Amino acid sequence: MIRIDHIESIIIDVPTVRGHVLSMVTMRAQAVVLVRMRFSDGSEGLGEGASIGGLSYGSESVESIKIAIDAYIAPALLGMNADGIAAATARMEKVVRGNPIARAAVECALWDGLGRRSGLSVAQLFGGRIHDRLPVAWTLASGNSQTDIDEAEQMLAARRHRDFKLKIGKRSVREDIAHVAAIATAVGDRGTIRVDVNQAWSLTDARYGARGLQEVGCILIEQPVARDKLAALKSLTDGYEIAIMADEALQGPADAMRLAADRAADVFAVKLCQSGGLKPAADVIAIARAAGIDLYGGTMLESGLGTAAAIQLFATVPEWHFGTEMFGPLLLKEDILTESLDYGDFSVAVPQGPGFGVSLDEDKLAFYRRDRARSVTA
Ligand code: MUC
Ligand code: MG
Repeated sequence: MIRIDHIESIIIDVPTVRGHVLSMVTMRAQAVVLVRMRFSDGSEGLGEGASIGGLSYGSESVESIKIAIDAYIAPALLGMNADGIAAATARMEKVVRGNPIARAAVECALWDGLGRRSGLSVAQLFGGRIHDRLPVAWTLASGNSQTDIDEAEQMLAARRHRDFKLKIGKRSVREDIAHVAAIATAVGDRGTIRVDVNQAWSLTDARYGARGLQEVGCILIEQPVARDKLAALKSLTDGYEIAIMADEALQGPADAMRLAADRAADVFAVKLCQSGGLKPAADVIAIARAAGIDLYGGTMLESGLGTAAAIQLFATVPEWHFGTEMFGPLLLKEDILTESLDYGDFSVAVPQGPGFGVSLDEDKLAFYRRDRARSVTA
């Protein structure tokens, strides 16, 4: 039996290419937790957990993810069978309630390890890839309409992105509709426009917003209301033609089941981190497909590693009705992979090779790790 010998969690902080203005926070850097797992045969597996804006997006931060892994998950898993992912996951679920991002980071490292040892990609472990490339949206969130229009023009000219997600919810609904209208007019039929409100609206705001946004040609509203306001989400889904997507409301298969049973959303934003890992994300996808809910491949703005993990799973799914937003590494000033993901032609290639098909650049990891300052000054 190959044992889990060592689990290390590392926080890294990487500056973003520009300020990323969300309804609840403006990001200037992204922090993620990398997990490196070592196995008794000398093999290794890598995973990643990410959240956004400290604790302003959700109930886990990189600091809480690290503590959950170091203090609770690692001691419970050390010595277990490295190939027994179902058993390790069950143990993890027993010792740690909630904390899906911490569990996801560790579960992903187990799959990457299994893939590397068996010489199979994680897509193969999940049934095999259907797609060689996936479409990739870009988020326009500079905080300024003209800057966003200029950025959209650059992305279209470079054939990097043609689907644009606009972050709104910080200004008044009326101002946001004008902002979206200006960008939708500039982009025209060269691309699509969607918005993410990140829970900022009341139901009355959202009704006004849904009407206005669908009139200006926006095709989708992501998480308009607070994550626990499922009746409000459902009334928007029922009341307007524009597609309503659940993001923060969707924290794994049990939420997927509740949302599907009520048909409270038209679309699910599937995120590995929020789901608790690859397998629970696959379960969320299965529930959506069985319920006739459309799919969107979501991100927690992971680095290239976590993005590659999601791409491996998403490549096995027949249809992503609203595409994906696997652009995390492009928002970072520098990625931490030895070989960057292949973006182009409005899409990203599914990495080839065992596991997630990517490897970490150890120099970059050493440079961006948060404890570097401490170890240098110690
Ligand atoms: C979110 O709420 O979806 C994903 C893309 C982006 O720009 O922000 C994230 C978080
Ligand atoms: Mg979102």
